[in-house]
Amino acid sequence: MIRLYDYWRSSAAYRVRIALNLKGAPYERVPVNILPGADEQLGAEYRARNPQMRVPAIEVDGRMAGQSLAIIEWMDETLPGPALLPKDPWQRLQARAFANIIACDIHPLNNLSPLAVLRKDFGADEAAIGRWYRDWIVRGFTALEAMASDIKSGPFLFGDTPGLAEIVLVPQVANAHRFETDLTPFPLLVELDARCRALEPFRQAAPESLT
Ligand SMILES: N[C@@H](CCC(=O)N[C@@H](CS)C(=O)NCC(=O)O)C(=O)O
Repeated sequence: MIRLYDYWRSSAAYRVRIALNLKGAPYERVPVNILPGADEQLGAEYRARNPQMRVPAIEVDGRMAGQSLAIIEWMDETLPGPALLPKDPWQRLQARAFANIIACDIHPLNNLSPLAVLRKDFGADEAAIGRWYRDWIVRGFTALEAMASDIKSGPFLFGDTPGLAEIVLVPQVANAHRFETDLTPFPLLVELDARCRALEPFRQAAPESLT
């Protein structure tokens, strides 16, 4: 049994929940409240489990690991169920590149702790935070829309089933909506998001299904 250290609105944890559901793997959620003020991820108990003090993390047979993309790749290598990466090596590269634009180039800049630094050390007000947040999404999504237009080969990015690219896209689109980002320039991303969210594994993993 996989134990998932999770926060309902964490988009990185949302990725792992989708992947677990797509694989049909049973798991137990251990909520970690990362809301400023609660800050359970910074407590000694959680730090002992995950020294990076972030969610998600998984515990399997007494071993702990963090980092959503590493967890998802491990799941793909070890769990039965549909493959989350395409078979073709070039398409695997494309799927990882798509996911990395979000996981490496958008999400880290919009995470709780960098936003807290902007507020505290650089005097950013909520209007400035919103502009910052949306700007990194628009830059990343502009690249992703072009990639999707080049790659898309069926209802999903790589054919008939969703995989790593969609697993990472859907939570980022949710963040974009939360910060009222105009997504009209990104019709392919919006279409992919809607198609995925209609599927049960995505629906069950969604923050609104957990509250
Ligand atoms: N690259 C990491 C990002 C993990 C991450 O930053 N998680 C956020 C929630 S989405 C977090 O725990 N933030 C707490 C904090 O910044 O203190 C992953 O993909 O797992």
